[in-house]
Amino acid sequence: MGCAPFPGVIPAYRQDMRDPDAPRLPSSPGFWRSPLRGPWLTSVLGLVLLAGITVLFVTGLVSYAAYNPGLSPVNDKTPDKGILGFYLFAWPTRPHWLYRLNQGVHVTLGITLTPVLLAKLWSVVPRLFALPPARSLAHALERISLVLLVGGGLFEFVTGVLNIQLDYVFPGSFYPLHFYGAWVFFAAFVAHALLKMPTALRNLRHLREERNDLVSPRPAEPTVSRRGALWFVGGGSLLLFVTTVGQNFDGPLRRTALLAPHGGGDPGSGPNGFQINKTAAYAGIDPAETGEEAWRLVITGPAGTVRLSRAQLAQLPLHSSALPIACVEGWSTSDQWWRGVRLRDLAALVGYDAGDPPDLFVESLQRHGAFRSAALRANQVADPRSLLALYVNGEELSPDHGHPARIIVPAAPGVLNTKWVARMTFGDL
Ligand SMILES: Nc1nc2c(c(=O)[nH]1)N[C@H]1C(S)=C(S)[C@@H](COP(=O)(O)O)O[C@H]1N2
Ligand SMILES: [Mo]
Repeated sequence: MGCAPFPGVIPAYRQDMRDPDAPRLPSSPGFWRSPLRGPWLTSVLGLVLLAGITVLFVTGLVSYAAYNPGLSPVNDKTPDKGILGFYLFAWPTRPHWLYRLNQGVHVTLGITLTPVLLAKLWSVVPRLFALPPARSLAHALERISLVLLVGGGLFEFVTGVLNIQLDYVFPGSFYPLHFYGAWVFFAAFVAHALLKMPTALRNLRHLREERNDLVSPRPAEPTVSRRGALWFVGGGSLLLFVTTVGQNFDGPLRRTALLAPHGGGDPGSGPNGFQINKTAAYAGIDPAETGEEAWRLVITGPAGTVRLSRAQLAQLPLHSSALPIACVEGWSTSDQWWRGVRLRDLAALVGYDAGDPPDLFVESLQRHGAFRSAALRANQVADPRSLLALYVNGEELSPDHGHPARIIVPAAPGVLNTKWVARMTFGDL
């Protein structure tokens, strides 16, 4: 029992068996017996979440903008973002690590904060059961906002983690769910923070804490100090952090990311030996369709349609750029050296000025699955580092990295870097 992290959970139950008068319903304050609960613990955890969740919200909105969801219905199946999309902007191409950093922070921080969120909920759980449900209109409104706050918070953390771990269990619908959920949650969060911030700051300044409804009227014997409990929560966060953060780096560090999903398995070594999301086999790419005889890239624009074999593509001016793959799931690679044809040069083949290309719609050979196609905005097509890559790190692209040809664009989310490209259509979307 000595190591029970949250006294009052198990010990209180045991004491209740000896104490026939012990309250049996969670709605009575005496039911909750941990001596750790109180304004101080709740305030510390609340202030950590205030900072952390604000960063999660901002990086989340930025991450959504990075999809260029305005290129609807291609990149984003959400029919109408309405007023919630007010902030959306054309995603830039520099610095080239922008999405990698933003998404790394979003996912790593979200995972790291999970123990803090759970501890915070634990610290206020008596309140969630308090009766009567509403003492006044103001109290009723506050409790309704708490439903949105607690429900919204759990919803965002659960959908985020499931999306990473279970490989898009919500086909095509994760983005709208997580996006709308974020707005509901954050609205309740802002209201809650404004309401509670003065109290939280006051609680932290006073050494002797005020008694409030969080303090148990019949506390059990403590088995750990309040500071000990904070260390326990912080230790949990630290453990999650060190087993997650490695997924943002190559080499031995990636192997420390025990909790991170491992995508297409071991990418092996050599020039193509970096993280793979979906393998060619998984995506159902038939090797018979990718050979030199069979594969033709179909490029369409106002001047008509051009068909090029891979050998013909390799005859066009080739350029190199060092760019990472950065996935929405939070993993990323360091910069890889890609070599291929500039997207804007391909636009020029079908009737555009290479200095002023339009948007681009890319389709892959893949017939099933979520990421068969993606749209890029004109500013991404115009960047001289944006390529239809044929080679990586001095070698032919491997089948798993998108052979015969794949898209690579600076600062773009991994999912826009379509592999096994079959068709490119230039024109404003
Ligand atoms: N055709 C196709 N292209 C795709 C995908 C896919 O499933 N099918 N996955 C995308 C995603 S989500 C990412 S993160 C990158 C991963 O590229 P890599 O496997 O070469 O690292 O490819 C993108 N291109
Ligand atoms: Mo991805």
